[in-house]
Amino acid sequence: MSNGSPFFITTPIFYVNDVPHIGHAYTEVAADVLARWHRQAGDDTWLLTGTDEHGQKILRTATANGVTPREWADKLVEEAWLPMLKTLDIRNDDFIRTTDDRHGKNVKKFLQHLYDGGHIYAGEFEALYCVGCEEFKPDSEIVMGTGEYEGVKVCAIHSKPLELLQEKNYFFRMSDFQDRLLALYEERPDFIQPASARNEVIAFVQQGLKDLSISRSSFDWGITIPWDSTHVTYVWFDALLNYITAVGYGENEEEFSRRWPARHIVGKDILRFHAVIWPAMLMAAGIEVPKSVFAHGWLLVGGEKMSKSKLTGIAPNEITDTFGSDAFRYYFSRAISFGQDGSFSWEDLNARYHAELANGFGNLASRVLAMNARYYSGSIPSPGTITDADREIQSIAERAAIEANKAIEAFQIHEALAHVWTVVDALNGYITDQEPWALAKDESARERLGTVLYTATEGLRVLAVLLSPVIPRATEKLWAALNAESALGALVEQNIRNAGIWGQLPPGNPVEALEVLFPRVESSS
Ligand code: ME8
Repeated sequence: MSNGSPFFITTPIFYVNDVPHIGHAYTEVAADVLARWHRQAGDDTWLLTGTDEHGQKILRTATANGVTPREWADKLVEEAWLPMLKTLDIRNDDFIRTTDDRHGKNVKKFLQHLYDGGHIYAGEFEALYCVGCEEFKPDSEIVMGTGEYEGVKVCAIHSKPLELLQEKNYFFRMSDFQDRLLALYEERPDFIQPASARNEVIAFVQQGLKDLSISRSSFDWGITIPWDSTHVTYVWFDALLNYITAVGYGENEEEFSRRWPARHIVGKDILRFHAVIWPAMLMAAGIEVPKSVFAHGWLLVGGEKMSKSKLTGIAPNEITDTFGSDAFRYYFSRAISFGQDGSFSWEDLNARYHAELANGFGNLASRVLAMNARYYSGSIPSPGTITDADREIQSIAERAAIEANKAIEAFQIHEALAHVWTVVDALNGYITDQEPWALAKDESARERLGTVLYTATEGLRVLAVLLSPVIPRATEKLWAALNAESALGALVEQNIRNAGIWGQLPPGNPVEALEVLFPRVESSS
């Protein structure tokens, strides 16, 4: 559809050992908001997500459940991971599974290419492995256990004992790329965002890079190493390649050059894989490195990183069943500075839902449309003479659209919403000040009433467009009530970068009453 500039955005591919929680949903929503915005700006957008299905963690879970890993993965994808995308209204363009044929065969091509280029060698190895992380742990992430694991070396993230592995492995000569990686971070300061994440990675690489073990021979749930069928590919090496196998690497050159390189959105827990190992792999293969890697923070529940293994996991539908998917999308986009950790609490969600969505935005939209119905028989009046107060609304809307777009381009989703909300607040203040209900009682103020209602209704048009990437359901309802489609086209076709250009809704356009967009939620406590 689009011939705008390419915008290929990815989420991590998630492990299917368990069902999703709101941490996974958070990443999906952030990537989807960014993708929807860029799509609506006419950029050649592609949102990729998917599942990571190989490795010991999934093998063990499947075995414990008495099924094959493939059966387990199929079940979890169908019953949990795809439904999560639906629950959250994620408009992904593709969903890759690492068990897909398109992935496996091109992972082998990539490996063979590196092997032929002398980047891989066989060696002996002995190190401590965390199955939770699917990683040989560096000393800095090994701690002594407490409680039931007293005296045992455990993973600093999972607090579970590490396993000593002694195997013949194939190694990727990652240490060869240390200088090129440091030069990359230096030359492209935006390659890793935010700045705190960049600094952490630079410090890590400056300490010196070791070669990376990229195969395992003690189990067979993985992609076979093409030159040695007794080994399977290390699950992270396999998983990272999804970002290129999904867009045609190895088989569709045209698609690949159209999409690649990507912007990766990841949680900070997996930053190093994306900002160190992944670009080194690509450099070795002679492929362009990603455009950027953005590491967002953790959702904390009760001060701890939310996770299923620590039993703090909350399922996305626990929130959407009560508040709806728009509220989920809005809350996590607005309440957490993208790139920082953020605490989730039901109280905060409930408070923002009522103050911002129900009262701030929903109520504004319903009131303005009701006044069009009451005072102008459901057709938008023509504006008359424009005063400073009206001009102020126009300029706030114009500025909000420009600033929100800038914020989105810098991955600052929360700031974009704060800019959009200046329009919500300004319109609420405007209506209080202008008192259209009082103007309606005075026949001589008829022209002024028309100007006020036109201004407020056109303000809703701006809001519908700017908010559609975040709250697609509510804004579609608003668009329908504004009858804007017949005059301006479908909501998702509105160029979001032009949203602030004033005066797009034609006077005389029929409008309808609007159902309550965000009904009050009775607190159960
Ligand atoms: O790491 N807060 O998969 P995974 C915020 N398969 N985000 C969270 C979170 C929290 N408390 N918990 C999880 C893997 N996430 C690999 C990725 S990519 C080539 C392979 C999100 O299922 C966040 O995006 O453990 C984090 O990076 C990801 O889930 C980890 O998902």
